Amino acid sequence: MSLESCRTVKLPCLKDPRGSLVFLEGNRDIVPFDIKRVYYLFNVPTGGVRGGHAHRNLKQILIAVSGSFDVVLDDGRERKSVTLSHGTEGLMITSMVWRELENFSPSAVCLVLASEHYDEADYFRDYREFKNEVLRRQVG
Ligand code: T46
Repeated sequence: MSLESCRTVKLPCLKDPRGSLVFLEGNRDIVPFDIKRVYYLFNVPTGGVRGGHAHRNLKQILIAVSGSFDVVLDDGRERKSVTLSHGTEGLMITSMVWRELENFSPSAVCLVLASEHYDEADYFRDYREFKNEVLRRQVG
């Protein structure tokens, strides 16, 4: 997958005098997969980094439901950095994209909607191994 398929999407948000409500449903326009897992990252210490891996099949949507953080994306050819800082914005990360999450603000909470159950075999945790697989898929 290329970085073009990793993009931010505006999330539907209902605002009224009581506050705001964002809603997401699996297999609809915003989330183009069944949501099989939800997890969130928080209490990341100052200077802390999460991620540092890619997935063979997993697709995910990341949302900064509180605070902010940067997501560095790398498809083995190019890199780009995306800042998430609004609960009304989601970042789609497709398969075969290396990600690193950094610059977490003290109150940051990263909510993740995932297309698959947790499976350690789906991870590339070694960048060289990931890069070799990108090259192998290019040739094959
Ligand atoms: C990603 C970023 C944004 C589980 O048992 N179940 C789970 O669903 C997850 C996500 C993790 N784990 C275990 C595996 C490790 O022993 O929790 C431990 C920490 O996981 P990891 O080092 O992969 O956490 P992050 O924050 O570096 O990465 C996670 C996701 O793994 C990854 O897919 O994109 O959040």
